[in-house]
Amino acid sequence: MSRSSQSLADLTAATCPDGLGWPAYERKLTTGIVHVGVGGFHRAHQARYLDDYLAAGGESHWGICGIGLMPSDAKLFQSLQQQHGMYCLTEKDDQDSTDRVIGSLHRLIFAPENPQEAIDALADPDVKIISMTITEGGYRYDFDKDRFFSEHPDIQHDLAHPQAPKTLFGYLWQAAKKRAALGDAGKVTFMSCDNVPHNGNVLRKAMLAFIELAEPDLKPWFEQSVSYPNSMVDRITPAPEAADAERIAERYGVNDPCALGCESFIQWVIEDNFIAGRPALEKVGAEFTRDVSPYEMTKLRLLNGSHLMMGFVGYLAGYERVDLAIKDAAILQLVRQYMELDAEPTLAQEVMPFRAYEDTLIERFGNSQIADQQVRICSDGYAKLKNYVMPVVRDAQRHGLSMHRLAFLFATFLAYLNGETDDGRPLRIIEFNLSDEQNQATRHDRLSLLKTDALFGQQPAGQDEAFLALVEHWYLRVVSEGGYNALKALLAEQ
Ligand code: CS2
Repeated sequence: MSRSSQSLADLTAATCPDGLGWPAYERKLTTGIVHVGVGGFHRAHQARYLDDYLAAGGESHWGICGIGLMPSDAKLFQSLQQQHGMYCLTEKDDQDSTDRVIGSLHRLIFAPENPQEAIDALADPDVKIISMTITEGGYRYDFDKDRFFSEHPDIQHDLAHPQAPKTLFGYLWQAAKKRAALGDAGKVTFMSCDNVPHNGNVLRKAMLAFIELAEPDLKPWFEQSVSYPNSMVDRITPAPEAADAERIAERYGVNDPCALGCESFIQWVIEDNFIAGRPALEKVGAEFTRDVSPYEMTKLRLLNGSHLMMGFVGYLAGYERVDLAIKDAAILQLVRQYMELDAEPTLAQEVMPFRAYEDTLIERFGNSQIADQQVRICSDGYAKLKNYVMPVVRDAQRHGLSMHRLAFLFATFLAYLNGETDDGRPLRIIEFNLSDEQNQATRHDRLSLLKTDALFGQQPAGQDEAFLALVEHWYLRVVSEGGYNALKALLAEQ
């Protein structure tokens, strides 16, 4: 049990217990960055880079103001506000870990309760970067088909209720009205930090599509006064668990309900396209480049694609933790084969040596200290398959590669939606793009889920028919033999 604890809010540099890192700078920060979506990933990644930057003597006007859009974030925001934006981050490799207090987040706004405050923060001319992690699905944009999902109820809501928006786009619209009146001082960078191929381009397309509907006169401002750098972000950050806070309480006697853990690996490659200036994050390990695409393709296809490859089948096989799944010889073999035979041949440039990168990934997946959750990897599977795997499918088809493993991946996704492990235990499904009703209604025609506009399009081309037939083949095997047995068959046959 935890020893008697003091609140993180009451801690100072002088009273911070030994072993717990304290921000090595004065927290007299002003806001230069507003970040929308203050989930675990932002707090383990971007906020940690800025914390390092400030500790390295960086300019204090690059403090972060975090905005939460999701009503479900209410409690987190309340706790973070109580501790002045600070929280404990535990960085873990398989052997060691370090605990530190992150101080770069200095202001928080819970938008559902304070929409005007959020709009004002986004419109503040001292803010030079508006960044975001709103998840893959949050962009409401299909890059392949160049389509903005304007019919989404939240988008419709924002068009009808400009003063109380729900989506990022509605907020940026209101902020833009003010910024556009400021001339050069209103220029700003919109930086996406989501795992979306060409995330900056997607953000730009979605924003322009939205403003076209909302207020076309503002479109030139979004085109000329905003830059949209692409970026590749990387750090495995499991969903925060009670154990993270318990650890901090036990070790240091500090009470921090916002504590979280992540792996020690961290990487950020950013297109150097900041219209209104940026912090010199290269001083603390971020890489700036003219073209991010080869980095993001490598990362999304090898890391995120492999996560899905092992995620659904591993979950069906009964593994709840990623580190345990990857230590299963059959799952490891599947992931290795996927990396080398399916993903690698679709990557045109070897910006990071493949073999070394893949070996590191296997090690990272096996990190037993972070004990990453399969439920997290599988969550929002539809949008993730679309973003991480569909580009591999398209390229693999073009290259004439064997499609069996990729078909098996989609088959395991469909079987996972049935909600039971191979031995009949319930699975936890988090799928934003599929209601329970839709899930039930398609139970006897699972393939129909892949033929929707969201993945393959209404009328699959010839190549898709062949691929979908292969998915069906593996789906039938997965449901009749179990995911794990079907995997063994796949490995034996291919
Ligand atoms: C994961 C990512 O959610 C997922 O499916 O693949 O969150 C992954 O852990 C990060 O992208 C690592 O940088």
